[in-house]
Amino acid sequence: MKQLLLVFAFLASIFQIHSQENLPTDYLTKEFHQGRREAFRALMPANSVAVVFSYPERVFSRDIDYTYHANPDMYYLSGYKEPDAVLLIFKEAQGPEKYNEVLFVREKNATREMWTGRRLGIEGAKSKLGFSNVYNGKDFNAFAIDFSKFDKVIYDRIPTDVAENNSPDNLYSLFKSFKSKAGITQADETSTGLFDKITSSLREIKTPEELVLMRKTVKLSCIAHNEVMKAVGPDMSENEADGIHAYIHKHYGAEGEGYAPIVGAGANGCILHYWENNATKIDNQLLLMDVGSEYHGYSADVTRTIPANGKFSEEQKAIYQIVYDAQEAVFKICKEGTPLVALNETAKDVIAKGLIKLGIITDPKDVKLYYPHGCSHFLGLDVHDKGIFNGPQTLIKENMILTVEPGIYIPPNSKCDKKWWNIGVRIEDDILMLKDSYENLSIDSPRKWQDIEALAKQKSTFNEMKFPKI
Ligand SMILES: [Mn+2]
Repeated sequence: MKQLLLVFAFLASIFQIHSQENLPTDYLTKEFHQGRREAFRALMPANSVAVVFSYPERVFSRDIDYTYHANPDMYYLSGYKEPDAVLLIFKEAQGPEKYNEVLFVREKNATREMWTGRRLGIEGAKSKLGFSNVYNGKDFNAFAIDFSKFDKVIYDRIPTDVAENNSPDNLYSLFKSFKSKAGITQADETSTGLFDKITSSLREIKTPEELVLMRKTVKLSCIAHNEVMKAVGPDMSENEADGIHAYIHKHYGAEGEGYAPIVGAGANGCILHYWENNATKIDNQLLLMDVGSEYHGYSADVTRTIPANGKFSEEQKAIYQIVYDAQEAVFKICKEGTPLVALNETAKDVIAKGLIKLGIITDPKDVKLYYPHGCSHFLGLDVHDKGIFNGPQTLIKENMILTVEPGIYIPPNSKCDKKWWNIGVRIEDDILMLKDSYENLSIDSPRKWQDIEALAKQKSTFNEMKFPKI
């Protein structure tokens, strides 16, 4: 085996590993990433440098890592999606060569690439990502940079739990070199705060290129929700419903999901971040599905709540209608200039009135017992995306994408009539804010209970699938 590997390594080094074919053609362009670096640079203070690291790899099982997920800031600013990288952005041009950015990447290595996949390397980062100054990570330590001459060194929080590894191109070594070069003994909150502020102010406003990907990731997530609405029945397991989403995401080219899917029946739907998805039967309960794909880095975040048997009971319908009405009330104020906090205040108000009317609560303050979360968050590269929130004066701006996701959750043993127990409802849509109105990007998946019941009557191609019994 070892000999065979050596032969392969030898052959690979002679012939070079083939560049990959049949790749998607709708990735963000190098001009997009260049433009984001320019925008970042414009917000940097005079005589400063920003240092951006890739995310660490994480252990899944012994010598097996989780599927690698790039640091969204690194991806946004460079397009580089591999581990063990560091990006320097300078406010002013440096040295006689007048460079204002440097990228350190993983070195090309035929043997390693045979085991763990293709690497862009220096040439790839130049041709595909548009950088002029690219070096291998192992050269970062020797790279001549005097951090002390800058008025400000801007960097993100450095994780403290990255495994020690003395290979010079490993992330641990990159962190170590940076800390020693910059004389950092403990994290400087003003630096990390500034990094957060700049990246948040950029990422909260989506560019046209990002909007193309956002529309796609939300649209295909809606198709997945609709397919489950057609396919679901009381005998289906939560896990299988989850699997239909995953299949459809991948069918449309999504890399996976933007967060751990929440697929919970009945009482499980009342657990806000339920992730086990392991009930073997949904039964005649409501199924709450908070599932969104990640497409080329961009996450959707869509929740639909459906009756497994195709028909809402009177109690389920009453709760569902309150959540729907809360969402509609919030939509009405979705536009530039609305205070962000008004979204949740509006949702809370409608839900409190609705719950009082049904006799579930008597004091409006108790609304938090059944609606314990907020109504909205930014959405983009992170499902809970970066954006600036400075309290009540923070206003919505054009081309922000915010979720609108009111919910009511009545777990068993709640202090109300037990006919309401085990009802958990959330409806979540992804809203593009416009100057005078909004666009619901997740409009393709029905929200009205009547429309959900109508769609549930249709057959799904998943109903026809037959697998051997085991
Ligand atoms: Mn959400």
